[in-house]
Amino acid sequence: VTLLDYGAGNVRSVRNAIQLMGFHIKDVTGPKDIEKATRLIFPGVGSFWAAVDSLKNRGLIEALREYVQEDRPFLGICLGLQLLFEYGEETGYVEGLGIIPGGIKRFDESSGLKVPHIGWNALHLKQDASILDGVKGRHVYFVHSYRAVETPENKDWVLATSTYGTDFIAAVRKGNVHGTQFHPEKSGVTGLNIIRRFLGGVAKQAEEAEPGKTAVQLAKRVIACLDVRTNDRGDLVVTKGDQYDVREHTETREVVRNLGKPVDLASSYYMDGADEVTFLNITGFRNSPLGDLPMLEVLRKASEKVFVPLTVGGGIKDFTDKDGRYYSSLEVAAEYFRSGADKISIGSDAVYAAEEYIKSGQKTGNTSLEQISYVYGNQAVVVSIDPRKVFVKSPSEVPYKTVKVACPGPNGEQFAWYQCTVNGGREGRPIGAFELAKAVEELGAGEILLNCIDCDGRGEGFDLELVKLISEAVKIPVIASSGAGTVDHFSDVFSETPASAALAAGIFHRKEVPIALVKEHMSRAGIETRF
Ligand code: 1PR
Repeated sequence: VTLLDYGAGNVRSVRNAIQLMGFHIKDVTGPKDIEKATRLIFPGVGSFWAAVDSLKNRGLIEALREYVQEDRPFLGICLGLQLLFEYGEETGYVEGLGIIPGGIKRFDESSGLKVPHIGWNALHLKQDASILDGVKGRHVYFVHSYRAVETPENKDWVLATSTYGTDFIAAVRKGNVHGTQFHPEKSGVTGLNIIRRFLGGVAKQAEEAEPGKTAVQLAKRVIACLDVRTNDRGDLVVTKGDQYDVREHTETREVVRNLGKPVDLASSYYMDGADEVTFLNITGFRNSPLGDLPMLEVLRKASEKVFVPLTVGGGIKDFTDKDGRYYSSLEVAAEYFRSGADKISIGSDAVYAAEEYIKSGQKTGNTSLEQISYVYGNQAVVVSIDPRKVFVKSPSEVPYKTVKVACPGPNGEQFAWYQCTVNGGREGRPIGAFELAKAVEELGAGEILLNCIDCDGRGEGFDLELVKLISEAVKIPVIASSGAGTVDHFSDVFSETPASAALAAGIFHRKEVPIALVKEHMSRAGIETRF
């Protein structure tokens, strides 16, 4: 299988999927490799302009166009599908390969649609399904802000559509040329079977959804989170805090909780049905992740076994190590993407960036958040917020957005604001979660991971007031985090707030509530979920 990887993001999972099926990969190093290819997979990642730029610089545009025009076996994934169209409008008008009539335009968010479209959505099959045979009723994983729509001119190409606000093209096919807007390599067993079928194989398991578990629309995601840190021997272990304190206090000593090995836990959560897995390197702020080779190794190994999206956070910032070597945050992110991450998550550095932006009213373009989202697209950048609740008697006491609380504070306070913190909750900053969320959205964040220090590890439920405040304030998806203790907490957060996903750690690590049970419960409560 020939793979066209222009080095702009995570194609490790596509590689892993192809290798899992027993194929050898030949990388495209120049136009000749495309000419000689017998099966070509093009997993486009990053921005439309960056992809076109890179293909042009490497002299690949003509070879690619000819390959597709000659109807040779081709599978374009995400941007790999989009580039088949005439143009993209991601950063102004940029010409594509011009094979399929039409252009790639942004989802219309004017009616409150959260953009990027991130998550597991249903397919509507339009032709005899070819590579999509058997996926009827299943969800597949999308992550994008731009899409093509069906028109009379491109109708004969459309293999499947999906609905997000309005209908858009989810897969195309003509002869041997295929493209998927979703990521088969991130769509679990369903997705792996799509790749297997493209490669001429036969799907391994029965795939069609069981009655009552049929995909209808975008599902609410359930995310398993692994907080990791280095133990005394230098190995990365999964730990879990109680209000961010990860130490077990005994009478004689304090030890950091060790709940298992990151790769083993990640793959068992994948098998259990997690829609995504997130790794947070909780002491990453102390050092540069590029000095943290175990974390990169964890990602590489996890992506061999986990075929749903992986997010990694901790320590993403510009950094000079003790030997004077400078690492830009873009380099750090690039290494994470190359190692298997689909999204990176920025914590402390995004707080400083938002503070500066609010103070000056100017975007500098230099912050890690802006740079990474410019190069990789904002769908690849999550901002993780670690707020702590601060009670006040009246909203006029603070220059931050407050909420009226259902349970008053210790001195009868009726209001609270949510103070952002940095360095794993160690330092409070002069900015509220509401102000931060709005600022990072403008600076290029594609999603918000909304933790809550007060609720973390308590198992008493998500802070619904906080989740509602933030998810109503921004147009990007919000992941509610911290406090899940029962299956009802998941249905509560999805019925009472517009959160797009819910993340939990402790209940999964302690095996109190399996992921499958959460999903059965959500489904019974009428909340779309992926099985
Ligand atoms: O600041 O860019 O280096 O990123 C550091 C990252 O590490 C941030 O995303 C921050 O949230 C995370 N972090 C730092 N210290 C801790 C800690 O626990 N001491 N973990 C920490 C944050 C919160 C969630 C947790 C949920 C669900 N953990 O990720 O998994 O609260 O837990 P639960 O279901 O058990 O309640 P930077």
